[in-house]
Amino acid sequence: MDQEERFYEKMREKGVSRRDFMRYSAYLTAAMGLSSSFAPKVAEVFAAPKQRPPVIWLHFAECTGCTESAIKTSYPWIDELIFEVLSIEYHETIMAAAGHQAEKNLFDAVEKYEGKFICIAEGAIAVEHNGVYGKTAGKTHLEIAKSVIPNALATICLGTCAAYGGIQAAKPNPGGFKSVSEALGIKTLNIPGCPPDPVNLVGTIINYIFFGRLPDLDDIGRPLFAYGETVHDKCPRRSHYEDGEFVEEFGSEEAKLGYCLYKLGCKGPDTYSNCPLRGFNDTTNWCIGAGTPCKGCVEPNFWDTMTPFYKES
Ligand code: FSX
Ligand code: SF4
Repeated sequence: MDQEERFYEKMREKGVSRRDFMRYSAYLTAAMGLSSSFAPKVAEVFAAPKQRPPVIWLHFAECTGCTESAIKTSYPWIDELIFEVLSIEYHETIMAAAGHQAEKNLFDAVEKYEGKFICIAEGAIAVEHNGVYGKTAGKTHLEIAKSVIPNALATICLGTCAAYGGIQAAKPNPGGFKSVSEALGIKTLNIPGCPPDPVNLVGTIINYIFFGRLPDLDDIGRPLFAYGETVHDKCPRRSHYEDGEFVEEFGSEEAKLGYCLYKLGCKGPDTYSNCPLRGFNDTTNWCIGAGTPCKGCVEPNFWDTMTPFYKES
């Protein structure tokens, strides 16, 4: 049995048919802004990867919701993503090693893959008082970040905390928490969201494996394929009335009912994200679908600038 057949056999064991998997690949292809003719090739990246980029996955100050969100990606199951597509060399939440062994694994991996690994970072970094407000294994996050990240080929910030500081950096921010980019003075690729949609991480990684480069970014480091349009642009609740007549913009039942959440403080018009296209938890639902206004969690400083969340805009 070749590599591809083995992959599909494993997927079958998990109850995922080849057709289901192709459907997911087609979705991912569309989410990445590629024509549907690329879908079989995108599927091949999972089924028969030609290279497995080494990844070092760091956690700073955060709630771990970003990893929680990432491991809820069911197509492909995260173990497929981890073991078939990436070579995860270090990840504190899911690795078996602990204590000194874990620390050794981290620094061995940095040395072995110097200049070749992708660093995925979650959480903000405290810089006030030499970073004492955020520590792992007796080292400040600032020290860990400085010793790991400059050796990476590229750094992907997963979640708004790593990308822009998030809740840790909200006023008055006594710990001096900053984004990874600000704390180290480097450029990062940012996949914000509190938590982010895992499909945007998968799409970014597939883009890298597929084209050998990271996707095009907006001016605050976000992949344009995922963060190029506002939530409002594609919202199914979008509708308006003109001269007393209902004007249907997207044709959904919700829109027909006119249940736009703008007057409840929805920040969809100011928030750049593809949330309406797929939702979370494999299309189960998303904030606006569940009736809560968008609170702009992919935007820098949203805790300070988008609150109070439930006030009319
Ligand atoms: Fe922040 Fe992520 Fe929100 Fe939580 O790692 S973006 S608090 S979902 O966990 O960093
Ligand atoms: Fe726009 Fe929010 Fe209304 Fe949707 S619910 S149409 S995003 S204001």
